[in-house]
Amino acid sequence: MINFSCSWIFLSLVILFSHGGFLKLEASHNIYRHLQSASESSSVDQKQPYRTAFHFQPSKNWMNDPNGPFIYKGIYHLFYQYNPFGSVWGNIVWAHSTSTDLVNWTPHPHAIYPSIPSDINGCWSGSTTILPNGKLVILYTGINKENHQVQNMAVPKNLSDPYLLEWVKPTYNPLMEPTPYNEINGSSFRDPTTAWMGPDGRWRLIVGNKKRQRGIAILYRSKDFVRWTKAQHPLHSVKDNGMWECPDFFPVSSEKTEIGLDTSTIGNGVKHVLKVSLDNTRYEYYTVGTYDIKKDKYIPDVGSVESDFGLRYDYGKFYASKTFFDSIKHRRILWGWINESTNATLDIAKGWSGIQAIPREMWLDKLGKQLIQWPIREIEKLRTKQVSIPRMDLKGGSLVEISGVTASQADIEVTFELPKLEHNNVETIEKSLLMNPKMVCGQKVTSVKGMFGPFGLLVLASKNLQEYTAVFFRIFRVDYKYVVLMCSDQTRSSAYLDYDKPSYGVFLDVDPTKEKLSLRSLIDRSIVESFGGEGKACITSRVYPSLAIDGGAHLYAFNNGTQSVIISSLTAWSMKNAHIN
Ligand code: DQQ
Repeated sequence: MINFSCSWIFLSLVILFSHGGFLKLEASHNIYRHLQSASESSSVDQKQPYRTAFHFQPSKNWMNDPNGPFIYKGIYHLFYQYNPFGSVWGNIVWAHSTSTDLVNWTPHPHAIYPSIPSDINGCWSGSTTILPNGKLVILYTGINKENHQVQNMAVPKNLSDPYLLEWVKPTYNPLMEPTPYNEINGSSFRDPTTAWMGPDGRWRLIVGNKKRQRGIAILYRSKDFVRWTKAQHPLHSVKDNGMWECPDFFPVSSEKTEIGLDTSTIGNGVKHVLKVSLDNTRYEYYTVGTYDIKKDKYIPDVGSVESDFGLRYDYGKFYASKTFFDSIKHRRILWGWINESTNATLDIAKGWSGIQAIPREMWLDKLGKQLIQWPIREIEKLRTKQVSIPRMDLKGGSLVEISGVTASQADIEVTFELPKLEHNNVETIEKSLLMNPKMVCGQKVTSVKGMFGPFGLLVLASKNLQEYTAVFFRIFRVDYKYVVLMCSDQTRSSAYLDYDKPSYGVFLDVDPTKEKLSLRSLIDRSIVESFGGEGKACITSRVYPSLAIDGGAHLYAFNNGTQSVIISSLTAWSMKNAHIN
């Protein structure tokens, strides 16, 4: 294992000159067969600069999708796709950790691992359902002897153990499988959702699928949770989406904000959300709509964009996400996987790969058109050492260091006010570009001067700005309307390492003539997770600074526009380490 504190140059050379041993892209993950069981590290130095301090990760090896989260007897459970033998994808089991606060985590033995003919080649993603009698059921995708995807069940061996350490697989597995009669393709049939119960007392769930390039949510129904029948029609499908991985379908309240609903809730004052993860692009999108229980179909609201040009939970690195209902705190919580941006060579060198985003509470916005997300409140208990700066004018071209906090591990909340916008002091933008914010952020990176903007934060920045990740706003005028672009620009995030360094972006649904612009960023050594417009849009960046690590990291507020903006409030906190596995 590499000693990270003194091997930057070596590591950069490894990255630059290797091709990562990449073989081919199969289904949804890069497959490096020769490395799947050969790259296990004996142990990983937990002080490596890219290990996170408060984002969930196992102590070593590969992790991908969050699986089957739930709360039981006051304990939060998180399972995740894990390779016990290496830092690339393969040998997949369900690893298991628990927590009482969603912040500090204890690892447990693997909960589900290949052991029966219907999962002998892998235990892939799935979900948990809590039945009305308090019993729990996990449904997951098994890869069977023929390498087909089938749906299996696992149940706790001992319900009086709050940690639910042992899971057993009933003999009647698999519950759902491709047959010559149901026309399901055995290589595109995976990731069952949490089940919900309809007014007729029957359970329902969906499984991700595709037929040619149509993304499909296959609907199954059951009276007893054991015998499942495929419905004649899917819950929903969209042409040209490709494979729908990790679908999620759940109700949200259209009457009360900031609360979550149990997955079986239907009726007045309830809308539904369907999220899918697109295997073709590795982005997710969601729509808000109506669940027509009579027809057993989901109908997205008029105007919904059903592709990854539509609404996303996150406009950066975030995939295979899953929500669950926290019945104690009456909230819906979202987990999502943050993949690495490097190739497998660095993953093997550092001995691990994959992080989970900070769990987020989510609810429907007051106008009912999109979701709002906010980091779980519990994360705030890691806040320590606080600095605030008084209201100030941030003149065009200025850079203000926020010192006094640990810039490599911090939580920052900042609010900007704009003076009166005039037609001639705001940059214009072509209407057609509103569909492609990532492209606009890629063209107008931090160093490209504008009028109102770019202004925001430079995080994980080195002292002389050879390295930084910039999270900022930029105001444009489209005809007679003003729009706000939010970018997370990682093009300068590392001076020495070469990896995928896009500038991510989204147009924020705020009116800059009426509302202040708020930004919150959680910085955790190699992760920058940002929430714009009080949670209307999120962007997660995965970065690998070479200089801006530990004490070499700095934090700045900046304005690279010609016009002044006002910082009406800015508070930053150092973040303590959580206890993670
Ligand atoms: N990852 C799992 C699949 C899922 C994919 C395999 C999404 O079940 O479709 O590890 O990342």
